Amino acid sequence: MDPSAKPAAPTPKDFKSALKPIWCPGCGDFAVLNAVTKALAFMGLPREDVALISGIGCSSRIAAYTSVYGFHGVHGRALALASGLKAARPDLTVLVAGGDGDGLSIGGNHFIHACRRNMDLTYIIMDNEVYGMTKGQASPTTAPDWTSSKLTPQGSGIRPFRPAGLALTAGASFIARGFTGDPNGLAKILVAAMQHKGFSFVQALSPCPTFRPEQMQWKHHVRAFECETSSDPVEAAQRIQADDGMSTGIIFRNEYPVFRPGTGVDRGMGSIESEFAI
Ligand SMILES: Cc1ncc(C[n+]2csc(CCOP(=O)(O)OP(=O)(O)O)c2C)c(N)n1
Ligand code: SF4
Repeated sequence: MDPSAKPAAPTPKDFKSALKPIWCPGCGDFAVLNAVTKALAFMGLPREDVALISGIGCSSRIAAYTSVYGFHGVHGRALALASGLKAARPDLTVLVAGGDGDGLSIGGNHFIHACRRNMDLTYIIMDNEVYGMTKGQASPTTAPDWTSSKLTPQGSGIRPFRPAGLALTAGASFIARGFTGDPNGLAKILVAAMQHKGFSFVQALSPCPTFRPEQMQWKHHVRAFECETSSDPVEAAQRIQADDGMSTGIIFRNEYPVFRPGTGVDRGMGSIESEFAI
């Protein structure tokens, strides 16, 4: 080996950990993992400059399956953890990931405030319209007439969130939707999301074959948005409202001011740590 040779460029495999995912066969989350590792390899970032923070749920296991810094946190609090990390280490590229239950039920309030705070984070919701880990309850993205859950055998009767619309209204500066049936397209979206300065929200349509086997048909319905990315929130809102939730691409991107905590009062980590010394 030539010691003066440049180190080989990282590959997606370099960003995978030695742990074998325990997701069910056919789970869309495998493709999200592939898209994330592809995107990181493309960005060529050193592993120690990246962190992936997750909540709790099948999808949130993703943190353990990558080789970057990670924190498999508590249910619904991934964005709170990630915001704290980004505040302390603004130099890191911070990815945040979890399910629709994690991010929109118990974590819903953190989601809307993360959107309006506009810290430089990339947040992936792996949306399977169900709580997978707890065996198939309705989530905030479940259709009101889904009757297969034992908890809601007549359907929840509750209108679902449109995650992209919620993110737009709450002030997110980058909003996109990808599909696990197109992991390369999802990886491209993730690269754009990580390159964007501000809060980037990516809804990844990620089927749960175990509790939502009908989602295996999504591949026949998903298609690319016909129009270009908009920087106009009114136009983007109309597009989201007119869509059935199955169109993919970067819906909205705008350069809103990025939140940097402590601006003008940079106390440094040393003084913060000393406050917590026992
Ligand atoms: C405070 C708290 N409440 C409830 C739970 C139980 N719980 C674990 S995962 C989960 C929902 C998972 O659904 P989702 O976030 O959509 O992820 P998926 O498993 O579908 O990937 C719930 C309710 C918990 N772990 N902690
Ligand atoms: S229960 Fe659903 S979301 Fe969880 S691992 Fe299995 S297929 Fe994936």
